[in-house]
This record gives sequence, C-alpha cells and structure tokens, in this order.
Amino acid sequence: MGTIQKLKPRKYRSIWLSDIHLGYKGCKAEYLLDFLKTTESDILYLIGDIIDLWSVKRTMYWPQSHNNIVRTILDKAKQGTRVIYIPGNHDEQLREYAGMVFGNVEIHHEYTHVAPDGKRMLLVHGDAYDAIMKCRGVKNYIGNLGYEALLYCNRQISLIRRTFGFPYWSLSGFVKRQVKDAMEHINNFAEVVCMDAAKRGFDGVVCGHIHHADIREVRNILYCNDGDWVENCTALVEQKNGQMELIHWTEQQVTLNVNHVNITSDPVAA
Ligand SMILES: [Mn+2]
Repeated sequence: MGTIQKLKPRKYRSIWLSDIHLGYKGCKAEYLLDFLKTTESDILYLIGDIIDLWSVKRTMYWPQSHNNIVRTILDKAKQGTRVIYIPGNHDEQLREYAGMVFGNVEIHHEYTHVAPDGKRMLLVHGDAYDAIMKCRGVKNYIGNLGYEALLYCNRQISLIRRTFGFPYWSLSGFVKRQVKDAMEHINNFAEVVCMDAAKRGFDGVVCGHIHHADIREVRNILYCNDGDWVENCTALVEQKNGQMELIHWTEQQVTLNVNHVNITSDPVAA
C-alpha cells in the first residue's frame, strides 16, 4: 500500500476508549498502540473492560504489546493528560478503588463530562443496565420501582457470584444470544441507558460494554458508545469545539490517518 506518513499527533479535547480487554487474546493491541501514539487529548477516559481480569485469571495471557499499552497510557498521564478510569464488569475488582489515584490515573464508579457548551454527559461502562435489558426481553415494560429494583438486583447478583468465585454472568451477553435481531438488542440498550441519563438530568451519555460504536439521539439524550478493541477497533473523540466523532482504526489506518470516518451513519456495519 501507499507510503505510511508519520503524521503529527491529532489533538482532541477528549478521547473515550473502552472494552480493550488487555489480557485476552482477541485484543487488537497493535492497532490500539498505533492509535494511542497518533492521538493526544486533554482528557483520556477509559470507560471499562480495559483489563480483562477474568481472562488473565483463566489463561495467564499477557503479551508484551499489552504491557506497552499500559505503559503508553501511564506515560500520557505523567505528561499531563488527565486519565480517568471507570471500571467495567471485566475489571470490576478495580471498582473497590473508586475515588483513588494510581500513577496519575483517577478511578471512578462513574463520571460527569462537561462539554464546551456546558452540556453534561454521564460516563458509565454500561453493565449496570444488563438486568433491565433482560427484563425488557421478557416483558417490554419498565416501572420506576422495577427499574430501581433491577439495578439493585444486578449489583447483588454480581456480588454473590463474585463472592463464590463465579465469573460475572453477563445478562447482556445472555440477551444478545437470545434475541435473534442484534439490532433490537442494541436499540434497547441505547434506550435503557438514555432513560436513566434523562431521569438523572443529564444531556447525554457515553458508555461501552456492548461492543457497538454509535452516536445517536435517543429521547433527546445524546447517546455515544465508544465501541471496543476486540471486534471493531473504535474510539470516541471530542473535538475542541465539542463535536463528537467515532474513529474506526483498522487495516485501513493509513487512509484513516488522513480522514476521519464517521461510522454513525451505518450502525449495522459492526
Ligand atoms: Mn463490559
């Protein structure tokens, strides 16, 4: 292919990454390393499933390239990028450290991002909504009480399974297998997440978890999903003017280094 140009790092106000799954064979570490070295941001948000602790525990798989990613992120944190880590279900052990700072990396359960226009975005991984997704699969109704109760149940189920040494059981994954139409699952997830964000007074939400990058509006809430680095190699970025974009970083990275590809217009592609 054409000449690979050494491009100046692309500068953004914010970058969101999730579902990297370090320690899992499927992680596309080389692409991510290339992305990290080609981009800069004031804030780097890591919104869950960054390290796949279930996989590490099971397989002890941890290649050099995964180390390089950790080192690159820590270097960024040292050099002034604000790095905020919101654990997901595959790295839920780190939730115990919420409120703490390790090597300039802040750990939070969830976080509020304020856009340049003052709009407030809720940042969460998204696994907390699995129980509601399951409920919607059974009956398409959410009462306020049931909704709160299900959020509670999901936390309790996780806790009990963890206490007894079972891996996290993804209701979302279960539903995904059950529901014939994957798009329906994706739409339901977006709706459930946005309902929660709306109820809590946010203008938008950024999450991951379902490995499907997306930017769309649901019930007047801006829904952004930054995708993953196992199947799709996608990142969400915020330009200095506040514009949100999805970047798809794969084999065509030489081309993509020059042109942003907004894959939001084709949500079925992934
Ligand atoms: Mn997840």
